[in-house]
Amino acid sequence: MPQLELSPVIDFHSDTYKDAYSRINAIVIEGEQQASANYIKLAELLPEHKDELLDLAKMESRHQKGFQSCGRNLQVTPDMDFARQFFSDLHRNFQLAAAEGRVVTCLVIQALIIECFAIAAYNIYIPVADPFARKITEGVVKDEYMHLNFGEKWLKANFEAAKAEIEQANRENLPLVWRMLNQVEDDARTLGMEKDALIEDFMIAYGEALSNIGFNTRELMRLSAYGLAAA
Ligand code: PL3
Ligand code: FE2
Ligand code: FE2
Repeated sequence: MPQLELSPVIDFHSDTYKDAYSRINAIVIEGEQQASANYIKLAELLPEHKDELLDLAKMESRHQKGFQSCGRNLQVTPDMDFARQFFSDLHRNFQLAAAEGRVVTCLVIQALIIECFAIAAYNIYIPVADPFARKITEGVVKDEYMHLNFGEKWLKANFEAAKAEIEQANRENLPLVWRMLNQVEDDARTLGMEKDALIEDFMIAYGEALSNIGFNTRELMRLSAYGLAAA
């Protein structure tokens, strides 16, 4: 069967599109800003990796600016109150872990969970984005793989000592991601992004990361699906 039209035409200037964009755009702007702050915090907690982590923090600030320009380009005002609310639980868990020096938990939240969430979202967004945002997002997603790689390398090198805390951090934070995904499901669909595709891409990135860190297949299946059935 010939496939002539694969993706429906999206009107980037419709009120419906711009309304959904005001929340999704705010989420990525807030996510990038918090990511920058989180890497600055991690640079304090891991002084031996200070320079590398401060570099990552700078990249996140650049991402934030890039996504702000995407909103401006569509004449959309990002709903930052919504975005702060959206991240509040994950943000609180990171802050608490940082205050208690639980660096493994901080890395799981930022360098694994948030980065995989970003990688999934950006990869699904690229083919349905407006041309301006597509270019920006293509540049950003390359960086996110580097950030994920930092977390993987560190957790792999400290695997035996970190294993129990990784599992605990996963239990506490992965269900939040599924809930967040449900919260943006409708807006994401308006932008041409399907929830199932987002889940699939997240599971692939997160499962690969857990495998690289040292978990076996059974463990990584259990970890990456934790809380999904309840979502
Ligand atoms: C890490 O560098 C950045 C963290 C950003 C988190 C983004 C999560 C996005 C989830 C919302 C799903 C729709 C995304 C649309 C992409 C523009
Ligand atoms: Fe980023
Ligand atoms: Fe990142």
